[in-house]
Amino acid sequence: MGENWWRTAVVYQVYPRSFADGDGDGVGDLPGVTSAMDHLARLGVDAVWLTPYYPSAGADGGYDVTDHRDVDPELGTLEDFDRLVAAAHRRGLRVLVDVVPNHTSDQHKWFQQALAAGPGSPERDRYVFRDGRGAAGELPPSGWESRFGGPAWTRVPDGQWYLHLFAPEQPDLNWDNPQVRAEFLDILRFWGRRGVDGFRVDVAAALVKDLREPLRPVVGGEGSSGLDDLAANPDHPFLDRPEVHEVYREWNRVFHEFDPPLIGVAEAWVPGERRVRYIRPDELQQAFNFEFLRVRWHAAEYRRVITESISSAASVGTAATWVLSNHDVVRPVSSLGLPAEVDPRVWLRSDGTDPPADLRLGTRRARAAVLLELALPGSAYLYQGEELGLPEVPDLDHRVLRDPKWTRSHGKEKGRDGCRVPMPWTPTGPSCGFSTRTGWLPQPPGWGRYSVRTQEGDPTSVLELYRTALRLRRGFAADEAFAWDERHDRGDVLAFRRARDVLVLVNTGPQPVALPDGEVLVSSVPLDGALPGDAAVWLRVTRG
Ligand code: TEU
Repeated sequence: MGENWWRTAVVYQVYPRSFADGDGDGVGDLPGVTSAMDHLARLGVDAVWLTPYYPSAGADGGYDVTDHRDVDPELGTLEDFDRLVAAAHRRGLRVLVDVVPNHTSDQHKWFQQALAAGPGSPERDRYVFRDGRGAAGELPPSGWESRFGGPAWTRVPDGQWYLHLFAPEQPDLNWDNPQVRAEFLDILRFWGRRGVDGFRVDVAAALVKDLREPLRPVVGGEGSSGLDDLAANPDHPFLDRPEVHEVYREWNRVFHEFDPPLIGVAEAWVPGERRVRYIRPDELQQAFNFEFLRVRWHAAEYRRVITESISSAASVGTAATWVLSNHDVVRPVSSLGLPAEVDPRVWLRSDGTDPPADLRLGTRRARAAVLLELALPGSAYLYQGEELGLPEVPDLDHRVLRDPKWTRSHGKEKGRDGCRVPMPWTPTGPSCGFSTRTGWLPQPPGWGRYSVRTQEGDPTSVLELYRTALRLRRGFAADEAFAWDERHDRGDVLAFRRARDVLVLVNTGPQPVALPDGEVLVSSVPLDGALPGDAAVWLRVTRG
C-alpha cells in the first residue's frame, strides 16, 4: 500500500470512551485502545479512526474541545497516544484522528478571551458574535436553529449573541479570521508529526458561513441533517458554501508536507453531486456516503444510491466511501429491525410509544447489509460494536443520558447514547471486560452474550462473519471493477459482479430466490440451494 492506501481501505471507528478502559475508572481510554489493538488486527481492518480524545469540557462526547494539541487526562497522555500509534503501525494499521474545526468548547482559552475582551475586539472576531435584533437587541440575530434543538445563538452578559450550530457549549469559529485558519494548519502539523496518517474532518461542510447582513433564513430545514436541509436550501447560509473549499486547499498543502501525504475524510451530510466536490487532488481524499447509511433495506433505493455513488466518485477519479453506522446514528441491528415506515431518527422518542425493534430480523438484515457494504468498490468505515452485532440501547435510564440532544430537545429526543454503550469483551464481569468496574454508561442485562470472547470461534457469530468477509475482501478489493448483473439484478434482489469473478447477491425481499451456479465464498445465513429472504451471498463464478 503506497500513497493511495486509503482508496480501498476498511477503517474501524473507535469511540475511545466506550471501547476499552485501561485504568479502571469506568471510562475507556487510549491505553485501553492500545491493549485491544490485536482485536482490530485479527478482524482484518486496515486503519483505525479515533473520535476526539482531546481535553474537553464533556458537553458533547469530546466534540467540545478545549485544547486541540493534547489528550484529555481522563483518556491518557500524549505519550499514551504515541504508544497507540506505534502499536497500530507495528500491526500495519494506519491511524486517523478526528479534527473538530467548526467550533471549540466554550471553555477553550480563545472563547474565554473573547468573552473577556468584549464587542468589536480581535478576540471576539475568532468566533461569530453579532448584535441582536429588536429594539434592545433582545432577539437572536437570525432564526437559525441549533442541530441539537433550540436557537443557534446564545446571548452573553454584555448583550451580544454568539453562534453555535451545535450546543451552546460549542461556539462556532469564524473561518474568515486568518488566525483561525493558521491555527488549524498548525494543529494538522502537530498530529502529523506525531505520526497520524490522516484526519476525519468534523462537520466539514459547515465551517464557512454567509454572514452578510441581513442573515438569510433557513427554509423548512428538518434540522437533523444537512441532507434534508440542503434539499430545501440549495444556497444554504451555512452549509456547503463554495468558500469552504479554499480551507481544504490550504489543508491539502499541509497534507503534502508528509510522506506519504496525510489524508482527510469529510464528514459532510451533503448529497452525492455536492459531496464529490470535496474530493480533489488538491482538497480532501474521501467523503462519507451518508445516503447509503440512510437506505432502509430497500433494493431500488440501494440500486439508485450505489449507482449514483460509484459514478460520482468515478467522476473525480476515485472510489466511494461507504458507511453503515457511526456514533451518531441508531445501530443497524435496531434500525433494520424497525417497520419500514418508522424513521430511526424519530424512533428514539421518550414518550414510550416507540415500537420495539425486531432484533432477530434486524440482525439478519445487518449481516446481509455488511456483506453488501464490504463487497462494494472503494473504502468502508465500520463503527466499533458493529462487528459484534450490538443493538441500540433505546431504554437507558434518563439519569445516565449524556447526549446534549437529550437536554436541548427538553427530553423529546433520547439522543445518541444508545449507540455508545461500552463494548463487551467477555461474557461476564462488572462491565463485560470493558473495565474492572461499571462503565460510564450502563450495559443492559445480557450484553455479555455479544462479547468478543463469546463470539470468537463460533462460525455462526457476527464477529466471525466480519472476519471472514474482511479476509475474503482482501482477495478482490484492489480491483475496483463493478457491474450490475443483468440476469439476476431485479426486483428485491440486488446482484452485481465485482472484480473479475465475484458475484454478489442481496435479497432484500421475503421470498427465497434460486442461487446461481458458483462456489459460495461467504453467506449471511446458511444456504440450502436457494438464497432466502433478508440474506446475502458472495459467489465465485467463472470469469466473464
Ligand atoms: O456530527 C455532525 C452532525 O451534523 C450531526 O449532528 C449529525 O447530523 C447527526 O448527529 C446525525 O444524527 C458531528 C459529530 O459526528 C457529532 O458526534 C458531534 O456531536 C457534532 O459533529 C458536533 O461536533
